[in-house]
Amino acid sequence: MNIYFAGAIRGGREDAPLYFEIIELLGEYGRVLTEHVGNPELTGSGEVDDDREIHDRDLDWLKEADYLVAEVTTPSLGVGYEIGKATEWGTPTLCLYRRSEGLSLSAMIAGCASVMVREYQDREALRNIFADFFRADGA
Ligand code: 6K6
Repeated sequence: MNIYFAGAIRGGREDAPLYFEIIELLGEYGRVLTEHVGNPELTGSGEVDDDREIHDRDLDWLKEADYLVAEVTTPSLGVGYEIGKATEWGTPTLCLYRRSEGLSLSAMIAGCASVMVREYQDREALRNIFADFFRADGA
């Protein structure tokens, strides 16, 4: 089972260590195609990869994925775009969100009937959310 994990890169890297933890937990359910998103050394600005290559490669991975799991607390155009594509293609999508001061989730995600949006604060909550999400889909 292939899982595409989406998290902010140029949107901001403050949550990169958290993405790393989420990727580790997701590894219990399948192969995470995008482990690099949790690499705290990746900033998305100094890297040599061509933007067209990043876009095309990531969309190929997203097409191969059985699930999309997105951490949406840090707003990111790229993550929003990936969620839009996944919902268009019928890929089951989970959006993880931490309530935090000064940030609120876009209505286009919070109000999207075809994604599961779940708030969490800690690792234990993530474990329960993953169990529900993957069980709901019969995984
Ligand atoms: C070079 C080497 C490794 O990574 C890079 C450069 N950047 C990206 N690499 C891979 N995926 C990316 C990169 N930039 C954006 N993405 C995709 O968009 C990821 O799948 C993220 O989920 C999402 C982040 O979008 P922004 O708008 O926050 O950058």
